[in-house]
Amino acid sequence: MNEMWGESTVKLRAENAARGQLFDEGNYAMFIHWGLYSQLGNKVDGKTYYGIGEWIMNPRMAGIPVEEYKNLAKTFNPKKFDAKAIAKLAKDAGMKYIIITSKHHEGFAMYHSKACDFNVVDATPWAKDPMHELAEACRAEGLGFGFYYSHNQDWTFPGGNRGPTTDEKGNPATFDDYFVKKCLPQVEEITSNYGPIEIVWFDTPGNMPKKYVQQLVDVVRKNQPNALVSGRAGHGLGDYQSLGDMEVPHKNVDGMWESVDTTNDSWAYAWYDEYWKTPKEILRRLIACVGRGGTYMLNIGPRGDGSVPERAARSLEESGAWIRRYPQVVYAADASPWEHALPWGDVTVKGNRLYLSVFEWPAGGKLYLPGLKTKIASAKLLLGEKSSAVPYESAHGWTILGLPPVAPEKLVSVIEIELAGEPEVDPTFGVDPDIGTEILADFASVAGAELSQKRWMEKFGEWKSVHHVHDWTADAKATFEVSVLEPGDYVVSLTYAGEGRLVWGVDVVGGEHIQNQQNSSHNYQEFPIGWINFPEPGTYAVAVSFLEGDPALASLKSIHFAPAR
Ligand code: JFZ
Repeated sequence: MNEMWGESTVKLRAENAARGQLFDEGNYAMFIHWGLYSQLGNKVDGKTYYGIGEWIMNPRMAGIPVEEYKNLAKTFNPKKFDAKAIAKLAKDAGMKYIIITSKHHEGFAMYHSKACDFNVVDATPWAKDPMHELAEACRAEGLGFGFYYSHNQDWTFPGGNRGPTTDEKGNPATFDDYFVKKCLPQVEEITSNYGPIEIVWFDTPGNMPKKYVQQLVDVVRKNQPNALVSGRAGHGLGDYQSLGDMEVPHKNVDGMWESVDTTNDSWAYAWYDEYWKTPKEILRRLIACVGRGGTYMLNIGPRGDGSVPERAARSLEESGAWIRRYPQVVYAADASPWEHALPWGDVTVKGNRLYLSVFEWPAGGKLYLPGLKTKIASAKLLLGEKSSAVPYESAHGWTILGLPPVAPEKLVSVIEIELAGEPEVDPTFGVDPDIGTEILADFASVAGAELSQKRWMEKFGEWKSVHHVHDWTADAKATFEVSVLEPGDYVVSLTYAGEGRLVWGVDVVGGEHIQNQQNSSHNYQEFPIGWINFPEPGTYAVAVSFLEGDPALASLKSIHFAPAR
């Protein structure tokens, strides 16, 4: 599947005021995967296939022949589809626009297409175009609207990538045939017939030649001068970068970008998938995206009958209710000057105001903020529109905020810090004196080993990734710089994968050395190494080395520090 993604990163452009305002300031959008595959919900002839449901046709899933798949249109009758309810759900969730699949890789147009009769009006008993209703419902709610369009892959149209290689008469079909007969006219249609749209979200360009992508982008520019084109158009012709992996980045990313994610583990409806992101998890991911400088687009997969899974809706509504109480944390907010999450939560910024979103409320009544250099004008604990002053002091470059013992909010509590000037921060990781601190390998400086990103599929199409230190040589070190406020003993553990028993060493450079043998497995697991001492407040380098075991398989993901008490 890797080769199908194609080149998708774009040059990072400065934002254009006329375009992409909802993207840039809204920071939160709804993605919808809905098509013929939704009817199957990952079950074919009584057998369940695990993975992303919109790929059910693929030989690595159910492997459904084209003609058989096309028959699904004859039973597509989504009587429970309610455009107004979906637009309201997005609005209540705090999202600013909706992007829905107009045609996914299956090739079925979910709108009325004149270019190809394999569409929701001409090929189904329902015979309705849901996109007019949805576009209208979005407008009525003050939301933006846009389309996903699979421009390269088309699995049912002759000549489409991964599609049939001959036409109905058995003559060979080329990509050009598909492009001219279906793709280009359909992109004309989706950009002409549904009013102003916010984004055209092209996907998986694969090896599609640039001349084709250019023509599609030209059509979007002509018909929708204010729409953005997704980075996955290919050849750097999009307006912003889409990150992959259903994950949020760990470090700040410059320029315009978005992270796409889904409410459970599949984009399209999967009957078995009840692993929903909780309201708190949704907020954690959304705020992390905004905190890293990007936009978050979160997907729902309606069922074949058009209804939205109730638990997805519930999580969206509950997290949305929180966003309504704290809109300043999300909308038009900028990236954290710490450039990464903090042990208790994350930070977003508006001018000289910092918003500290506290996900793990500290039991000790103190919140520790490392490295803030700008003078504080005021600090407040927010409770909706009300607030109470928060006492604060500073020591050794840390700011210590005094908090009540119980979090005022059930999901996430917010502290607003007004600064005397523009935020300036030393982003060095602090070892939190109260709660555990995990530092990912992404942040290590590495010598004698490799630091790289590894990606794999968990279930089919469910991508996971890790930045890891691997290919350890004898003197290799992964060194983490940390700032310590409270001297004393800390329990150090490492999260790693490997095979058999492994010996790792941890050194406070210029101080203590510890080493220990622990087990390992091919799954990343946290193993304690031992206690280590930081004798006084200040900055330390902590070096991890790999001492015994198979260095080809040893893969370090992170280091943890927890106060030993
Ligand atoms: C693509 C599609 O194949 C999939 O069905 C879904 O629509 C998803 C949103 O997009 O899958 C991708 C494409 C690119 C990456 C990951 C999954 N990527 O670049 O990491």
